[in-house]
Amino acid sequence: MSAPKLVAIVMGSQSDWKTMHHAAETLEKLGVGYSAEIVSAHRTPDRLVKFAKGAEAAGFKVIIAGAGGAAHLPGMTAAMTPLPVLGVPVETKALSGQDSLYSIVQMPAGVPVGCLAIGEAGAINAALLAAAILALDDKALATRLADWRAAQTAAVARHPE
Ligand code: RP5
Repeated sequence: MSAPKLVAIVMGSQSDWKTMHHAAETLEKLGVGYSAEIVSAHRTPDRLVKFAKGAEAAGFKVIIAGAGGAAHLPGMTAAMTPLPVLGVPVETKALSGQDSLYSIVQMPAGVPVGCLAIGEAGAINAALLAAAILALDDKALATRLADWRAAQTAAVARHPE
């Protein structure tokens, strides 16, 4: 039986997948079910509204939203769902993702988005944070997450080669 899809990964474009697949792979390693979908705030606004308004009823518990440039996807999603939204600024060519970061992090008070780092690190950490949120109510996942962290610690060499 496959794990229930508790995390929705959405991204503004196919081009974001090379960053956002790191979130998906991290969730897979932790045994967390997810769905991945392209939802553009600008090119598919109706799809965005349908997704964000229906996310809770669809059974998702956490949303990871990645976007680059004028990265409105995480904020607009957060405006239309009570679920926690974790935003990943995608590193684009024009401004190295700084525009994405500022777009996502600078939300007005009242509509929070948890903003992660630019690029791959942000995508991985969004998945880890989503897992940590889910682990509050899931002891088996909490154990898998603790094991993951212990393995990471064990993999750090004491001396450089
Ligand atoms: C944003 O514009 C997307 O999230 C993507 O990061 C960026 C560029 O999109 P493409 O032109 O590559 O489709 O909406």
